[in-house]
Amino acid sequence: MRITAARVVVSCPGRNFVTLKLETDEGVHGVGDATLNGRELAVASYLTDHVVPLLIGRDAARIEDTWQYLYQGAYWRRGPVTMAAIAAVDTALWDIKGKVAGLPVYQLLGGRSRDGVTVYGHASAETTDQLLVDVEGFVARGYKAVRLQTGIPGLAATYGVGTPGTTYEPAKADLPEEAVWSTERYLTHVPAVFEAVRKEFGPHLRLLHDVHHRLTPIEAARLGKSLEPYTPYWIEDPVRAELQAGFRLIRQHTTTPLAVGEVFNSIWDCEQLIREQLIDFIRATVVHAGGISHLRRIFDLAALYHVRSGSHGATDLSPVCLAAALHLDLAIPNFGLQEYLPHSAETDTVFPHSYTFEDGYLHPSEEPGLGVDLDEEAAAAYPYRPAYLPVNRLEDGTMHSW
Ligand code: CS2
Ligand code: MG
Repeated sequence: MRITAARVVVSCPGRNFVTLKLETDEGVHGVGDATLNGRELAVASYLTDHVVPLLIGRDAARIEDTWQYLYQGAYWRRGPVTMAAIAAVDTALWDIKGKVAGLPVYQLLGGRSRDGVTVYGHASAETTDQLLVDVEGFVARGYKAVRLQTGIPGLAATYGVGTPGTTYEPAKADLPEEAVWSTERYLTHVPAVFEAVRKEFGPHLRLLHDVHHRLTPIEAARLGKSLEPYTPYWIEDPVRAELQAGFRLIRQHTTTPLAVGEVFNSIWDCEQLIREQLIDFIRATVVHAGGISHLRRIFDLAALYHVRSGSHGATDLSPVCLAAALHLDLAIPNFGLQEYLPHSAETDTVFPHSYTFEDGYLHPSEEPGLGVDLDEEAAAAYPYRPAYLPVNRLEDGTMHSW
């Protein structure tokens, strides 16, 4: 079976998505997500200008060989743009293989290891009182795990705090918005938020928190220690992870579990973190970590070192990525938790899908392949719009992570 056509579709049904569609001479097609939030057109060009010409005429059954061809053959390895492009091809080829076999992709990955994929949602609000109301809503919908983010008293806006009842979307303006950050105010506030939520909802609800890379290792150690009485399921991205050895310091001070990896794009970004058991959850996901094939490799390494998966699942990961992640989540032995933020109605129209949410679990469909598609006609009604993630400055004006 040969690849006969490859199209890159950039659309903005509420937010931007880049999708690759591969067609074959046997009439079977596959889709892959290639969205890189705020840098979408770089991946679209990488695919259209440099990858599509290599795909035409290739055997669609050779997933691993195509992955190696694109990874090794480019000479310039890794990086978010390259790995998102490779991920899109890989995902589309798995979709095709499933359709040809007449099986959902999770069956090709070894079959199910669990009944459903446990997900967490984002509870967020400006104040702790409003947050309690939002958490209550998640509990009522059956969620077993909830991420807690609130505004910080004294700061005008905080990254990652969504508005309850709306679709989560941090990338907004034509130019990046700027916010002000204070580590001192933050470290004082977060333990009080956790205390309030634990008091209200008891010991069994899994509580998570995203630090968005804003602390130094010793500050992160203090945060982890101060949250221990409220037993968080994890704190995420406590520090920037370019320096993997930095996590040793956090580990020496706290038993609060650590989750990292939404910005990682290859196994080499987390190899030391995993091998030295410096983290508990690896948050890499399909689109940003080289597709189903490479993410499986990362999860298999993690399984050897007691590290579980916790894949990123914000709204900038399209329904194609989410569907692919669910097949992997269902199959691997060391699944931990999957992030899930429902997409907007427009996004759902452009990407018809058959995964379902019930009582805190997501279920990939039993349809052959990934069970998700791209409606090209619907996508054409939503042209690309520039959007950027915001930036952060300290109170004295210094640039700071997110
Ligand atoms: C976040 C995301 O979901 C998360 O954990 O960190 O909001 C992330 O910032 C965006 O997906 C960036 O594109
Ligand atoms: Mg995050």
